[in-house]
Amino acid sequence: MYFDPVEALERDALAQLQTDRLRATVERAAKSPFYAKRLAEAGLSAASVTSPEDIRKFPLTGKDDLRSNYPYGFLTCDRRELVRLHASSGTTGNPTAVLYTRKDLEQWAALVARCMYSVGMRKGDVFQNIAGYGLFTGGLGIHYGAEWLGCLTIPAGAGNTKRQIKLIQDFEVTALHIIPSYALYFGSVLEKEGIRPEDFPPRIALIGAEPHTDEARKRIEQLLGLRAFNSYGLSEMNGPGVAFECTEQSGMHIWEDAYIVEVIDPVTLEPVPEGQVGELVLTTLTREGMPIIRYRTRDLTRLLPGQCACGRTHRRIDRISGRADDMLIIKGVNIYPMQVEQVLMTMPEVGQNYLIIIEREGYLDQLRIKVEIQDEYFVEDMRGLRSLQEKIAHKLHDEILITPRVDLVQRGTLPQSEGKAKRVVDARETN
Ligand code: ADP
Ligand code: K
Repeated sequence: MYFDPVEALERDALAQLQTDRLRATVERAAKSPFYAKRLAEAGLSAASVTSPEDIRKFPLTGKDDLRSNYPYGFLTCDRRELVRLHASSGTTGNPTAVLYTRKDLEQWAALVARCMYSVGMRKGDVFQNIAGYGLFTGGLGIHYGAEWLGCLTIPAGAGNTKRQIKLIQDFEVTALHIIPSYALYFGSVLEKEGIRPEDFPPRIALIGAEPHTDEARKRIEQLLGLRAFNSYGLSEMNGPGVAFECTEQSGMHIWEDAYIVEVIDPVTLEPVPEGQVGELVLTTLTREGMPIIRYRTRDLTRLLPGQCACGRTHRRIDRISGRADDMLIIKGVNIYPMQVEQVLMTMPEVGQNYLIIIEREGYLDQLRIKVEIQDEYFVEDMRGLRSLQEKIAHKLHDEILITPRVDLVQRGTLPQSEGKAKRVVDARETN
């Protein structure tokens, strides 16, 4: 039923496992220059841990801590034990580098394989990894998970959609990993090439690495003729494989034998009640080279109450609604890019890409949304276009409470990224 029996471990036994592993993690972390100091200052040691809840005694770790202790400040072992480095895609300041020992890589591959198994992938599946290789963990991280499971694994990388389609058809690929924004674009290429979803071989797509709505997921499922499963992870916690949807598609199981999960109020730093949205905070439980205690992910989500019908006992988080730093404040109203996507992706007239632009007009910030329109709606009828524009602006207003300017553009004209999509452009500086 499960890839690893630990997935259905009873909660009591899971708590005991977490306690033991947290103790070992604290002991191990104390060997790194950063935590040696941190833990000593706070008067904390492995002995401070008697239950998983004791995690709250520990100080939080932020991205800035990783940056200012770059490159080796979190390392707990001799450098010669390291076999891999990844880095987050962050574009400002020092990147955050993550270092792995051989054992770290094995545990990570097993976690990713577990996720794949939970969505129905098996040995014998042919798997194409349509994600950038290199420092991004979605390349090698996913790759070794699929090999661990026993799949024929094609390291296709990102881009060159036509070649991707040829590989998929020639090798009868059954499962894919693809970033959601690229999957939407991929769907529009299939349409253009006249390949019907039911003739497109894959039956499973793993989609993640960036925020996306359930509406976008449904579109991807229709365009590609498969089931798409949400995949969550971040390089600081290995990469992909932290939390994953199972075949129930109702929230992502977060692997509690490998991570302690908390959701906190980003302002008071106190835990929020179950079911309430807050910032996800994670602690590694099995990492050797570079354990991290109470990492502030900046990602917003909530713990879902209740049990999953699949029988796994590990708790579920809701899809990530955005990053704390993603929030836009326009005319005093808080707006998340995913609210815009949610509206656009339910409209049949809207194509597979959009762009949010913040502009300054006088002293006021304005929102402009560029929307790609499906070919059949892109007609030379001014009145028709005008009324579509108004319809979109009106629907967006219902969701975000302000009326944005809406530009309709022809499909394929907005910038298409092969990696994580850039959904928001701040044009205030350049005006
Ligand atoms: P960077 O922080 O530079 O993007 P990573 O490649 O480590 O570096 O990306 C991790 C981040 O990607 C997460 O913190 C989260 O914001 C986002 N992310 C990853 N998976 C998902 C997902 N399934 N849904 C929403 N966001 C995701
Ligand atoms: K298909």
